[in-house]
Amino acid sequence: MSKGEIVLGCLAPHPPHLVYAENPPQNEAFSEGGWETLRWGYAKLARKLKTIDYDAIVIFTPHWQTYIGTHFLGLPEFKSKSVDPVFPNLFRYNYDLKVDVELAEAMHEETAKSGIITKMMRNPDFRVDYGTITSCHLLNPSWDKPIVTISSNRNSHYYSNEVMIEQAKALGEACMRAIEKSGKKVVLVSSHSLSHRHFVTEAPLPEDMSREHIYNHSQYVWDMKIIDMFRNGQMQEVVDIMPEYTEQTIAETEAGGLIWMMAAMGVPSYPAEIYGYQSVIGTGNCIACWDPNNETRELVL
Ligand code: 2X7
Ligand code: FE2
Repeated sequence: MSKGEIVLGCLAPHPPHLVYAENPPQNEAFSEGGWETLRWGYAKLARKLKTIDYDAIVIFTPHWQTYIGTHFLGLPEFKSKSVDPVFPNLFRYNYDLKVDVELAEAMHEETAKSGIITKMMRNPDFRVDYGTITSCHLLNPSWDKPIVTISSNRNSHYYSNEVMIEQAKALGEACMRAIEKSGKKVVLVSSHSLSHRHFVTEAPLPEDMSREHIYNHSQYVWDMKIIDMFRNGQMQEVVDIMPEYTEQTIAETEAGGLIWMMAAMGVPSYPAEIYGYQSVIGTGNCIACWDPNNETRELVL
């Protein structure tokens, strides 16, 4: 069996607004559109994914929060309705997804070996979080690949951003070892916004784009700084400033997704592909990907 590999790493923000704006048949709410810069960026990245040969999507989500250890989805199918607890008006999505349980178990085993507390989720009634569903839907609307979801252990809250980084690095390296041993080709997804201060009241029409803008200028400046580093292949520097960035912008990086993905990919020093940046209720959202293949990596935006 040949060595498994990570064929792409995607930063894929998950505001449920983006699924709402698309009006897919799985979602009950109806919209008049909105947030096109992000949705069109996603559509372009989804087209790239269709050109890549891969076996599974492995996604790390901040909205499956576990306080004791890191958990992995561990049944072949999960089917239910996912309702966003904050935006039930926008997101009531009927899902039916397949899991690569073999890969999840392999990652769980390597994670345990590296000293991290970890558990498989085997409850058939478990409801998959909207972060997983939104990012996966927008990256692969046909849902024709199995996924593995990894929970976010709340290290930033329980300890500190620094402890979160150490744990997320160890988790990423363990997942990489498991992927290599599996012989599979895998797409990693880190599902989150960047800066995360947001408005606390919603416009009467949520998709009214005349009301949408970044919450404040300083978080915009921080986001642009980080995205510039993505473009320039400075991912070690991004890892180094992560505690300060996360604190200053209350970024959703606090869950560890980006560090997990970068550690699994060996902290890339090549440029990221940027597919778009836009605010959603004031948060900063960037779609980006890291393509390890020099021949297919592009300058997108
Ligand atoms: O989970 C989210 C998010 N990260 C950003 C914006 C809006 C809603 O939900
Ligand atoms: Fe979120």
